[in-house]
Amino acid sequence: MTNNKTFSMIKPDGVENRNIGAILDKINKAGFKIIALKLTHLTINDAKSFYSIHSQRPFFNDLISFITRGPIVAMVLEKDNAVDDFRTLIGSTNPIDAAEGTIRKLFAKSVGENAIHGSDSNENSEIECSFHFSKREIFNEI
Ligand code: ABT
Ligand code: MG
Repeated sequence: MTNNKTFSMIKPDGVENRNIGAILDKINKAGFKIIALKLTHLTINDAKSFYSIHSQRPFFNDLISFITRGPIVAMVLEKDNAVDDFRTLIGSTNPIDAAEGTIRKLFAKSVGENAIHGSDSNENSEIECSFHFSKREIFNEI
């Protein structure tokens, strides 16, 4: 399994607040190459499957409503050590705890609406990239 790719999405709050451009700028300037990109949306079933690990948590219904309420920007990013370096760039899940200069510190309002997603392992990165993109949509995959 390679460790040079990660999946990210700008969540509905990031799109609604017109932060797509500013967030992509941070990602590029941090050394990530965007090798796939599209505006799309999650259906309720997509969201339940994406966040199935949280299905028994009290915040699950709010999470599904939030993530499906508007478009997202899905992307595949390339860089050495992509998963870990991207999690560092986006900051802690709760923006209150996120380090200065991180994307969540700059653009997220709350733990429930935190602007951006980054894969948490190489295994999940592969699952999430192939869920959103065909091989021909990812630069140099075919
Ligand atoms: P994701 O990138 O969305 O997966 O966030 P992250 O990996 O940083 O954090 P996890 B634990 O995976 O959170 C998933 C979504 O659930 C929301 N959440 C999480 C809450 O609303 N309340 C909580 O107490 C916790 C732990 C945050 C994440 N989604 N959003 N937006
Ligand atoms: Mg997560």
